[in-house]
Amino acid sequence: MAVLKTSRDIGTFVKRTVERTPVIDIHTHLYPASFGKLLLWGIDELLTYHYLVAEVFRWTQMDFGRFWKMSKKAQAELVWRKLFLENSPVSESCRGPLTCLKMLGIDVKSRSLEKARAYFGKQTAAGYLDVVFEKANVKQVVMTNDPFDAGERVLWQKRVRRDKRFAAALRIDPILMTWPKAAAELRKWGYKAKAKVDASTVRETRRFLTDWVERIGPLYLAVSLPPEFTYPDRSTRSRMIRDVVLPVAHKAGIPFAMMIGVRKLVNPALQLAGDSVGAADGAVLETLCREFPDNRFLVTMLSRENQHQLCVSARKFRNLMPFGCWWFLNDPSLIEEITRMRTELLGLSFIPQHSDARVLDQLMYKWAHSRAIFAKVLTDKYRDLAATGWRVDSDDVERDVRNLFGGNFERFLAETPKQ
Ligand code: RAT
Ligand code: ZN
Repeated sequence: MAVLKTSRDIGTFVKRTVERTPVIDIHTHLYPASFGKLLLWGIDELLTYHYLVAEVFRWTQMDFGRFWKMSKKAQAELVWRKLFLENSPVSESCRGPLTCLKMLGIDVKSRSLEKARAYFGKQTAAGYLDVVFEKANVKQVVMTNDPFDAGERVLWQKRVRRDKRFAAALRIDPILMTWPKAAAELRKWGYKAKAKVDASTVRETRRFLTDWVERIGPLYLAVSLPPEFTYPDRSTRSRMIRDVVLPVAHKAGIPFAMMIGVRKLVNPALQLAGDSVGAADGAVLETLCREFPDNRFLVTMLSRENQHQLCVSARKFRNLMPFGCWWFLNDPSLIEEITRMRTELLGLSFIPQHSDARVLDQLMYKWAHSRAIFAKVLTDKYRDLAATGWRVDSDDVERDVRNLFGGNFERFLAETPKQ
């Protein structure tokens, strides 16, 4: 242990610790290599990430339908030309692939897409996965596992072997977002669920979720919800949360993760890139935390307006864990603002970030960019402490960063009551 005496010592040590501490990424859309096509990686996937697709249409009048008919390679070339060659790639989504290339040792000075493609042409999924985990300094990622996705269902049913670095999360959007349709699916799979929810439908839907919990061993149940989300009301969603989701989560001893604030498909022509944001009623979380003290809630909210209230609610309810700077908030200025706010209101008792990576390579840039901001914010906080005369020890800094980068998540999981 060393005492960090000067402001400079603090800056250097915090930066080094933040860079060296491995992280658990609690929400991604990544899969192990054994999941085959579901694992996306490489420069063409990076360039056609939906965050970039949304941006390319700012610079082209191309018909949306024509874009979607193009090959992935051609789409990537259009993105490269419009967003990287004809304009400077300063947006966070554009900066990302450049950071990835730099971390892989690929020189971007030539601005040649072919050079980058040549590097990826030589990799295998399994080998490249190790490279990315090492460079991103990520020790574990949590997947998004959707039993309603036909491609994924078969893999779980075939019991495909899973790389230990990939933990499961059971995603249940159709049950809470599009019920009568989900009920029809459940019936197809042998669960007697009716469009109109009654006691036997509750039982059968619990059975469905419990079967999947047993099959995949998720760390939590998860859903993404619109800004209008409210609880309680007379909707099927409220009934399902109260009678199915929370009891199943409690029985399994796992949290329920809610990602709130998405306005789906405001521009359907953009497909996956067509979702937007809206401020939600944050008070709903306090109702849920109070009425279900035996459940634990991992929560991220999409609108900037909701961030302060979320911190205040977490001060009131220890069964509420704020996490991540999600999607449109995963930008340096907003990460900094949100992380400062969380630190000031919650100390170090939150989960500062998740990557939401859909393409393996993104682990590198998303964590590198966020780490740089966390180092800055934490350095300021420790310097403020030192200014009071408090002794800032290197061991304390290491402990704190370990908590932020995984310890808080593991503790929250471990403390979730099991019925
Ligand atoms: O950030 C994203 O990529 C979004 O499209 C969504 O995946 C969102 O994160 C979600 O999990 O629903
Ligand atoms: Zn996501």
